[in-house]
Amino acid sequence: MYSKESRREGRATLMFPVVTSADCLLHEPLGEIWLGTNTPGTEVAERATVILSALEGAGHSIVDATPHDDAALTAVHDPSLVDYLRTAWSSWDAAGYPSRDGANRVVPYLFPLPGLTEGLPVRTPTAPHARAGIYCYDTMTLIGPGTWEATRAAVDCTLTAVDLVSAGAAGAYALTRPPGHHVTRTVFGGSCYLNNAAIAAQSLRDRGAARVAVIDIDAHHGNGTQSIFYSRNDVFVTSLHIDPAAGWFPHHAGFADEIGIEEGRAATLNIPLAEGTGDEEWLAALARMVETTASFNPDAVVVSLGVDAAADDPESPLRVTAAGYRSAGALIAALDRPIVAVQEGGYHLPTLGDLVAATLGGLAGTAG
Ligand code: SP5
Ligand code: ZN
Repeated sequence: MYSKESRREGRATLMFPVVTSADCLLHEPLGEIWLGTNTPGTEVAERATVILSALEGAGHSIVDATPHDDAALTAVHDPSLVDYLRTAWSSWDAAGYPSRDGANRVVPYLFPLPGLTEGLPVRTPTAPHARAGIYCYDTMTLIGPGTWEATRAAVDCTLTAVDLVSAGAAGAYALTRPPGHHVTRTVFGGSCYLNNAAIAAQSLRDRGAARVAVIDIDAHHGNGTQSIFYSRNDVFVTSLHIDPAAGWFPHHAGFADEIGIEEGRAATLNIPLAEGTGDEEWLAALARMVETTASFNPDAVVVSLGVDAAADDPESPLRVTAAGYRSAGALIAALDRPIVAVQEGGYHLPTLGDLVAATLGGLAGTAG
């Protein structure tokens, strides 16, 4: 499974296979509630379409996701989060919010923060509209009729990529949509519903990798992935991202002093970056992350591959170029470990496909 020879040969001769599912297009959030107003969201189905067409054009082989059961979901997520997501739309629809109130997406309105419920017994609210705030921590991550199907399909893409790597591929890429790295064990948000990267890391562990590293290059801190593994020393989590202290999502996490707790102490590494950071500093930060990852000596690497740090991206003020992404891929490839890459953010439709293709080209050590 982890033979060096097969990895080298694979990397020299093959591009990463791309695992997709048409069901990933079924999630249509329609918008985000931002500052109390309904705005057009940027996490749209066309993202997956443009990425796929760029990767087909670059000559990647395209593999259909195969179904996997729920065990891998509940290995990192609370079963009640999974149950909620599976039934949220049907309960909302059955309660009449779309037909009676014109509320065509599930939106939370009441958040039972610790200060509200402290000391009280835990109850499940009777009203479906009061349930959403238990599981969703923001107003931007809406649920519609195809959200669960797409979310579940993204997990199948992820686990199929893990299958390929476990069978000896040097690397595989899962075209996951919706993305996942903002989801903790119990709550979701940030345009994410289930944490594909965490599911991949845990699945690699369960298939025999003693140590797994997650390298998160999305423009935003991977707070969900960090949180899931924060007290563990078998999964190293490292992220470079726009500094939350500069006013950016996820605001509450991603600071440099977050290094893990208990057994997981020193198994988390965050590098927050200033607005306007470009290739040189971004790659220097990534080189530091890769160096620390190497000293962790992982048996496999998961890449949270967001390309929203690109200069043109509407969701972050970082200024990374396609050449920067290619170099990032090459830096990570130099670890010479099996790689499962999952798609996270990246929202500038005209350049999105090329940015992902460049990163995968770097990861596979090819020109593509
Ligand atoms: C996976 C990922 O990249 N999630 C990033 C979510 C960050 N969203 C923060 C949104 C802040 C508001 N953006 C302006 C919305 C106007 N429609
Ligand atoms: Zn992002």
